[in-house]
Amino acid sequence: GLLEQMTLPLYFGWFLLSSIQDKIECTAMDFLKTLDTLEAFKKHSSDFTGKPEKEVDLEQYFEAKGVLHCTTKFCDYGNAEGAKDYAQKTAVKEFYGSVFELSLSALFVTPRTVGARVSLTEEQLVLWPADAESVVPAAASLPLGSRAHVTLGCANGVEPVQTGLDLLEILLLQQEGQQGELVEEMELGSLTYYGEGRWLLNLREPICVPACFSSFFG
Ligand code: ACK
Repeated sequence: GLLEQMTLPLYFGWFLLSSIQDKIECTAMDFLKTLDTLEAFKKHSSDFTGKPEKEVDLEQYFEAKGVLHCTTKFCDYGNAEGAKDYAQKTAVKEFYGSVFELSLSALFVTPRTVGARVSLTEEQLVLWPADAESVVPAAASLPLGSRAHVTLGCANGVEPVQTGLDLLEILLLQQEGQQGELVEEMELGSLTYYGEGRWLLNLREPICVPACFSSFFG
């Protein structure tokens, strides 16, 4: 019935505790500020502007998309495939409301999105849906949890679902053996360019953030 359908959320995920949100947003902003001043980035700024020689202000380019979180299962209020099964999983019920430590291991930027890669532990992977990667057929060969991320911002007109897809795209390039172009050792870590506006900063020290496993109804 209708009531039953309405009890399923828009999505389940880990929600960064509010005290840490500002800090992560600042880290992301600092990264964008530094990135767009690098000569190596300016050389490829047409990936973002479509025009050669035109500079881009990445801080303005992306807009924030609400509460920082790492989606586990997008349920679309029950309309998404497997939503009900996921909500009924023992682990989902058991850990609902629990606080976890998420490890942010990389920051990435594309002309569409900016996000943080989340490296999930074995314990956290029990909350990860088996088909999260394989909905992108090429990504079915990637390890479970590869798509895990926190969306930090989206370009004008881009939906946040794109962030995880952009991450999978970069990880697939890596898996295919594309090393990318190691551009610079930054304070936070090493910066690699994968072409077509795709940048990845592997963090020297992962950022650990407390996050509550819960759901969002909107
Ligand atoms: O940034 P995200 O992970 O990408 O968080 C938002 C959240 O659900 C609310 O929109 C994610 N999302 C949207 N559509 C999908 C989808 N089809 N598959 C997986 N995640 C999705 C979006």
